Amino acid sequence: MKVYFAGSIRAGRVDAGLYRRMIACIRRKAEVLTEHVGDLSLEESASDRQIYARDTAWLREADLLIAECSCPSLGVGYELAYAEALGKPCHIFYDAGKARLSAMLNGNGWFIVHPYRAEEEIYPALDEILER
Ligand code: 6K6
Repeated sequence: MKVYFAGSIRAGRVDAGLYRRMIACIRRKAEVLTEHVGDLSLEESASDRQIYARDTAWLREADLLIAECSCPSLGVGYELAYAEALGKPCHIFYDAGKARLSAMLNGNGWFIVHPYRAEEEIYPALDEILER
């Protein structure tokens, strides 16, 4: 199974360590197409046009999208809408103690939303998603 993991990049890297741990968990059961999202020292290495072309190709290739949305990101919101248009299953995680998810995501029945209060809740939920 191929997973597109989405998390904030230019909107802020405050949760980059969390993305890295989530990606490590997903990798035990699936291929992650976007491991760089969890790279703590991520640097710009391509033009924005190249990034867009590569990321949308990966979205078309992915079997499902998993997004961490506690740090709101335009890019992640775009990716979620793109994946929805392709009919790909989309799982959204966010820290309900720190963030309020946009109504445009929370109100969309296509998205499977996983609010959590402690990071430890994320990993069994990921295992369950990947074992389905
Ligand atoms: C490194 C530092 C700043 O920019 C970069 C390189 N940029 C990107 N590289 C790869 N994927 C990207 C990049 N910028 C955005 N994305 C995609 O959009 C990722 O798949 C993320 O899930 C999402 C983040 O969007 P923003 O709006 O937070 O950047």
